[in-house]
Amino acid sequence: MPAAAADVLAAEDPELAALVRAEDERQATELCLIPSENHVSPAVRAALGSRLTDKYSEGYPGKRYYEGNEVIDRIEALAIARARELFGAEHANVQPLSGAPANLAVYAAFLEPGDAVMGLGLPAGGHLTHGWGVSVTGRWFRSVPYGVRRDTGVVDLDEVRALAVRERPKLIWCGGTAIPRTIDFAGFAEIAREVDAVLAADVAHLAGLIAGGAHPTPVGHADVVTTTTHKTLRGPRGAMLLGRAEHASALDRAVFPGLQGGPHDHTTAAIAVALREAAQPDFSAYAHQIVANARALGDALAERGFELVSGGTDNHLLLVDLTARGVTGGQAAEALARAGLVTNRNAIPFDPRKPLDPSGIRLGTPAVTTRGLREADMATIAGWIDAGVVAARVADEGTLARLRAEVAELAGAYPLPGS
Ligand code: DSN
Repeated sequence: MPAAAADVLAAEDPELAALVRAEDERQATELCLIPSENHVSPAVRAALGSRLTDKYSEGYPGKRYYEGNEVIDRIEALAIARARELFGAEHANVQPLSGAPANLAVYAAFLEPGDAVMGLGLPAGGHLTHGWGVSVTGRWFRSVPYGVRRDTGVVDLDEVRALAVRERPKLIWCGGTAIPRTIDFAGFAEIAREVDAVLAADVAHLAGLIAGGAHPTPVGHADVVTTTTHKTLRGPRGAMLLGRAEHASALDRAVFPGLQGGPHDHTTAAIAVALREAAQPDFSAYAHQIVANARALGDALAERGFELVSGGTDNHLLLVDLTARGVTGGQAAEALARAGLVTNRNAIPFDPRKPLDPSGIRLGTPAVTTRGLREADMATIAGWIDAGVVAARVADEGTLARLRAEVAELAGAYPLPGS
């Protein structure tokens, strides 16, 4: 955190300040390979730490239930305008508190309980809120999950179409959390039109790539687009809905008063900052570098014999099937974390193992690309992952400690933004 803020916190609450310093140190000395995490700019953190957190502003700009919102109105309007401009959307709502609430708003806007929803199954790379059984979206709606092909690891739109024609869902989701390949938004839109369903694209993982022109956009194809703002988009933890003008009031009413009370105005301001950053030419270079790094990491892992779901990546993430390496996703992720490489355990399609200790790990390059790492560094990281996975299998803590020192040295050469 900025030195002045750290001093204030240390004077007021040394115990908490020490914990924040410890997290700063952890992030600085480790490398984050979790595809849904990133390191935000000092300007985004400054907006998050502003007095805007003090304000209540239920409602929308010009229509609030509290006085004193003249400035907040301008901030939210600015965030909305920047979101619409960046993504070419007719309507934007910047109030959803995070990704799951944003997705719930889509149900609230378009569905009644019991209606059918189709989404990519969680083990195939979808998201809990796309109708998976442990989420209320799978309990309160009739969920008809689609999957990926066993032979390719990729969604087959002919299978999706056949399921949609048979089940007549009211809502179809595309997008998810562990999809390494380009999403065919136009193909999904054609299916949704055919069965008269609402098409929702959840691009939480892809928003930054889309903004930077490194992945096709769903705008113009999907009826509504949902995204978090803290992944590749590199903003604060929050979310947005983008939609056609015809759906504007249904989406707005779904967020407030349908699901939420007061928006988090400090987050709205930080989203506005991130959206401005994402509109700059260097962000496009960043988005393309994320993909180049992910490809380089995938190639280097494949050369070392790792099995990648779908054979590689078109975007920022890789899904690694560790079955043939004799370790579980949990064992590998824990060992790699001890080596300073922070990943997450992840199910692979048709995973025979349980979600808490699945067969794979998920890797991503948004955070390391923010720090400035390039393709050559990805080859180094692949070597460390290889050695770390072997060490996990034979419980070789000495190797993990050696790797940790090497990782810390590289991390030290690429400081976190603002440090
Ligand atoms: N946070 C999402 C991710 O890590 O992809 C899952 O909800």
